Amino acid sequence: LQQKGCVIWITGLSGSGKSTLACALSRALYSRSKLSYILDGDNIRHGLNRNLSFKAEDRAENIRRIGEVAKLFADAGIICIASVISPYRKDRDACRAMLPVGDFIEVFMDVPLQICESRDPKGLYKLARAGKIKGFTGIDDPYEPPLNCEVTLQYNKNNCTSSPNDMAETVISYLEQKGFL
Ligand code: GGZ
Repeated sequence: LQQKGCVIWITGLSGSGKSTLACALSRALYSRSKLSYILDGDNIRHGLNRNLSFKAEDRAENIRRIGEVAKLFADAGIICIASVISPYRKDRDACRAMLPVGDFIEVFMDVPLQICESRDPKGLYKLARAGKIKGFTGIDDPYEPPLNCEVTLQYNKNNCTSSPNDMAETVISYLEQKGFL
């Protein structure tokens, strides 16, 4: 296997398009014969992390475990794509610190709350606004945007969002530039 592993850490609000980007990216890598694996917060919370809630200390533990697993994949030479809200900067930075410098690539889905809320794919924002889900990120729980991430994918008011494939290509270009591809 001629492949250097790394972790692509996609952070952003619920409904910002993290999972969609993760899938598009994984497909784009596959078409270049690169092996990747997606760790999706929502899925991992049904298995490995099913004992964790959404309070800050459990979110921190969720992120820590996902960071540790992502590191194992990267060590194995796989491009690991983590798509998790990961709302706290210190939790993301702790995952960054687990990896060699340059191997943690933080991608910020910079999509306004209003847009995420209007998408509301699972109706969770509606439930949060109605007080039926407490501590929902962006509504009554914090989200700390990255200060120095490797890639920012910005929602563009005029053109709507770029397509998932275009966003994936932006990340691919970064990986090429840094010698991962
Ligand atoms: C945020 C919540 C919550 C609360 C349930 N806050 O968009 P989704 O629905 O499909 O994915 C979200 C997922 C968040 O899991 P993460 O592991 O990514 O979160 S974190 O990194 O903060 O630990 C969302 C759903 O679970 N969900 N309750 N209170 N998102």
